[in-house]
Formats: sequence, C-alpha cells, structure tokens
Amino acid sequence: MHALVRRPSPRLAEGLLTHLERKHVDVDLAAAQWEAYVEAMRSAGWTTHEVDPADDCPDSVFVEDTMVVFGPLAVISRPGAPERRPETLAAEAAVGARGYRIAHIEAPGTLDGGDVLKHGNTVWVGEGGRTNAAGISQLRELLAPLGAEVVGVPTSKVLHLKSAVTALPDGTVIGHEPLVDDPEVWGARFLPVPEEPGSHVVVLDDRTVLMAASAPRSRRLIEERGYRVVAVDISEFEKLEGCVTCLSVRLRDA
Ligand code: CIR
Repeated sequence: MHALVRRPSPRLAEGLLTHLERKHVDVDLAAAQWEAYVEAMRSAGWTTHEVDPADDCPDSVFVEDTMVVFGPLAVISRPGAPERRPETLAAEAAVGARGYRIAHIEAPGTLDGGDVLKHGNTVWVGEGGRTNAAGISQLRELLAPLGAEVVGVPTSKVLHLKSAVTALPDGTVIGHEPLVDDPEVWGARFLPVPEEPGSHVVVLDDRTVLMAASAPRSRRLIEERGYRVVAVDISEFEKLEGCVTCLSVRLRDA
C-alpha cells in the first residue's frame, strides 16, 4: 500500500479560505502535525512517497486535490482555484513515477480531488465552488472505460464534497447533515455523524480508519460499528479548511 504526501509550504498560513475566518496558523506546529499524520499512515502499513515540495504554493500540503486515481489511471486535476494550478506539475511527476497512466482535466473543466469520493466502482463528484460540470463530464469519459459510474452531487455548503461526506470500508457514507446538500443521494447507506470533522475518514484497511482528533463523538459512533480508529490532531490544517483526507493520495490500486 503506497500513498503520496507533500510537506507543508513555509507559506502555509497564507492558504485560501472560503467558509472560515482567518485564524493564526502555527507553521511549526503544522509541520509537527504533518509528521505525525505521515507516521500514523506508516504505522498502519502504508509506504509514503513525498511529492516534491511547492514552497510558493501555500495550499500544496493538500495534495489530494491534485489528482484522482482510479485503477491504473491518474487523472491530474485542474484545480478550481487558479492559485493552486501550479501544484499539479510535481504531483503528476510523482504519480507517473509510480507507474500510473496519466490523463488530464482540461479547460474549461475544473476539478479538485477533494470533490471526488470513491467506493467500489461508484465515483461521486461534488459540483460546487471548485469543480464544474465540464470537469465532471471529462472525468466521466476518462473513467467509463475502467467501469466507473460517475455521479455528480450538488455541493454548496462546504469547500469540497469530501468536506461533507466520506465512506467507511463497508460503503456506509458518513456525513454531518447540516453540511450535506442532499443526503438522499446515498439513501439508506447514509449515516449522520454529530461533528463536522467526524465526517472525514481515511480508510487505512478494511477495519481501520484515520480521523481527526477533533471529532470524539463521531469517533465513538464509528468504533461502535466495529472499526479501529486512529486519531491525529490536525488543528492547523483545519484552520485552512483542510481535513485528514486532503493530506494524502492513496495508491493502493497500483
Ligand atoms: C483550499 O482552499 O484549497 C485549501 N485552503 C484547503 C483545501 C482542502 N482540501 C480538501 O479538502 N481536499
């Protein structure tokens, strides 16, 4: 199991904000939290590969947004925020070096990896501030030959679809309901969680998920369903609208 990560920029504190007020970001603490996040992945059996840093891009640590990986294909994104577009270059080189076939989202399409939730062959894509309809239809065409069904999901209350919902290994979709445009998209598979960061999980294996330490009540709910939860403090990234999912790209299909 392999994953891409990217060391935070010294300019992290200048990261973009859409839904939050700017708060002081402690860049040294962020660096320590990032190391602990990477260590948590390694302890769970993942080999991490660093994408070359992009020190001029404050949001580059949120490496998930640079691509969508499905089977043997890496679709390099065209981030909705123009400031973030230079981030994709080194990310493409890193995933290419791991043997992935490369495709690109092209103008006028925009798409951020944080808007893409995969489970099995279903790929839900948030259409909102960062990802547009053209980006979604390009992704649909690129993934259709691989057997993926791409489903567009309106996303107006949060930055990215995965700021509102993610999936447990069994396909249960967890979300903090006030931030989900339409939970009916997932019908009976939808499980509400009591805290916003409680809706963010990184699946480490069939029984284990990584979560933010800021969601203890949601953590208990997930543990009651039989999962082991590894919790990490990512407070400095949360101040920049980042969550556990955005800090890595898992390549286990490679
Ligand atoms: C941004 O606005 O792009 C960053 N400050 C946060 C990106 C978080 N990424 C994610 O949720 N996938």
